[in-house]
Amino acid sequence: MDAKQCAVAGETIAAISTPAGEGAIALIRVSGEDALALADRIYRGKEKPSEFPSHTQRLGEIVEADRVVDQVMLAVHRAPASYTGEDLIEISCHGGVLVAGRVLEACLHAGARMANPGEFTERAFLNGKMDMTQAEAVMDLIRARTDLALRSAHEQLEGRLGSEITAVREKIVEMLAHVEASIDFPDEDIAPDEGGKLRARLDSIMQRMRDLLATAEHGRILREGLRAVIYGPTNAGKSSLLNRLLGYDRAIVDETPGTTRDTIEEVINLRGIPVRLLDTAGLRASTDPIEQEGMARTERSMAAADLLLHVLDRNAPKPAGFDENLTDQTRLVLLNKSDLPEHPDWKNHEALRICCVRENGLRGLEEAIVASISRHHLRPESALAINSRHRDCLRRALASCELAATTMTNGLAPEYIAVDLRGALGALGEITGADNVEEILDSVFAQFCIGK
Ligand SMILES: Nc1nc2c(ncn2[C@@H]2O[C@H](COP(=O)(O)OP(=O)(O)O)[C@@H](O)[C@H]2O)c(=O)[nH]1
Ligand SMILES: [Mg+2]
Repeated sequence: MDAKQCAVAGETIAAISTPAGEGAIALIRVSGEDALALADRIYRGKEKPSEFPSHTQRLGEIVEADRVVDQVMLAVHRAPASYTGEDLIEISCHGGVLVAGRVLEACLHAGARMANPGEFTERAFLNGKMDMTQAEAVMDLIRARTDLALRSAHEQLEGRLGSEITAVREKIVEMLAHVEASIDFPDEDIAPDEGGKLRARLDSIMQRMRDLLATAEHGRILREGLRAVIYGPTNAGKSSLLNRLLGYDRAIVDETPGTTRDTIEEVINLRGIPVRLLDTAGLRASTDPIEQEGMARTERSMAAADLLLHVLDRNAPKPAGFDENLTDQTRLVLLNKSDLPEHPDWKNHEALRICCVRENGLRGLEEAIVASISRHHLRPESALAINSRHRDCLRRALASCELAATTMTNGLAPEYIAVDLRGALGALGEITGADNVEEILDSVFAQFCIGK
């Protein structure tokens, strides 16, 4: 870690931190040892940026080759009290694509290097401003599409996951200290009479890991959305349902059966939960190869679904092969077209009646979807959620602890227990970035956007 820290500290990086395109303002960030000197070279105003007090901003001009590039606000954040922990300059210029590009160019000509994706946050991590889970939370914050996802990212940014992991690590370190003491001082007879207690401590550690692992599903849904697949016979109103839930006409709706041939995917925000809705080609016997491919896609989507929305036309007879007794918990049967008379086949049939052509025709459906989601996938009251990288590390840590537990049960030498506990510590350390920094850095920060 020290080597890396020195390597990055030498270079001053720059990037446009606001999204590409036109806006009222654009923000260019410059971070590194040379940031203040660089700002002095390109900024013209009453004072030099190197003379600004920290955390202040001034109006001035960015100048290159004696030509004014733009009028800007330039802010100075001195190390270590900045986002990156280094000297950090933020230049707010006018938000045109060309203007922001010219300001960035001026910074590059003055000696900065173009930042890699996530490099500002990477430096924040390397300079001890945040742990790895917090750095990852920055990305989740940027990508969050709903309030609940945002809250989860905020909690992670505040370090809740990191401190949870650190607490588990500390417990393992305590155990390891105990086990190693029994190795070093075999005559003290530490291991035997403490054996039962040690095992109980290990069990409680493993339980905490399992609890954290259980939040992985929650995390996946918050980040990627719950996959809800709308399926059913042709003309039942599947595309109409998608459009109604979205609030605009995304899919073509027509009385011609077989209108939807490809799967159509859109994300909606259902009371804070991102739901990825998939409208599919209707299921029916067809000889049309395109429609058949559409149905094959429907089946693949259904296999990967978290929730199935089975749409049926209540004005039409019950389709042959309709499985009444399908007790699959994650399927909601929806009888559509409740504005039309009900076909006798559906008499006394327990299903949610919906209508896609009437205002308020979906009242009750959102409720039912949210209820089903919270029953099977999410506990919206808990915002703590791990991502797939954390899950992989936790699984390995848990596997090492399980080995240690077996070793204890079999009464093997404490050296073996120590090896497994060290393995668990290593895997947990990867989550917060306490160990093996180099290996995990690249994969995590490569997913960031440039300028963050
Ligand atoms: N009366 C009535 N017609 C509907 C309702 N929902 C959809 N439709 C009509 O049913 C036909 C098929 O709808 P569509 O959404 O394309 O069905 P899909 O094939 O299942 O996607 C269209 O003519 C829609 O206007 C409804 O709630 N009531
Ligand atoms: Mg359709």
